[in-house]
Amino acid sequence: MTFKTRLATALLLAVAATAAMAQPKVEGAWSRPTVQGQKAGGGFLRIESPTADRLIGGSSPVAGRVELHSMKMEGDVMRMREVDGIEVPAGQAVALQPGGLHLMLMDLKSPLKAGDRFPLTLKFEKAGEVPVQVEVRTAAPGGKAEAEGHGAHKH
Ligand SMILES: [Cu+2]
Repeated sequence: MTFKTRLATALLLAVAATAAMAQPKVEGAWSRPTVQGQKAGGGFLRIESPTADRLIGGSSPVAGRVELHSMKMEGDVMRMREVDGIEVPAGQAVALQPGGLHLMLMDLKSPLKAGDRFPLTLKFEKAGEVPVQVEVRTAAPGGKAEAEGHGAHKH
């Protein structure tokens, strides 16, 4: 190995290490069970990234496509709207949860059953693709009943 290639390798490793450190952390991904014939389901999770990034999409083998949605009260009506990105500020957790920002799994290939797990790939503007496992459950993980035994903490 010449000095030049060694230097190039060292630089590549440094870049790779930086990229790995900037990887967003995704936790508590869950989705609600769906009934036969239901074509879409919400996906919820928590994202925290050491550097500012933007969630721009996702994909999953269980769905034809994955959309990003916002939810807002307009008068007395709760409306969902597709958004083209969700900002993830540096070091600040972003929660995708029922009633707010969420993922929408469209064209579900089969019903989601409680207890099932399925893979989902999130796509970030800077970090690229981040794979996560989604758990199908009737309530958010870390809910009250669950938190009691686990030394729950609030942010
Ligand atoms: Cu939605």
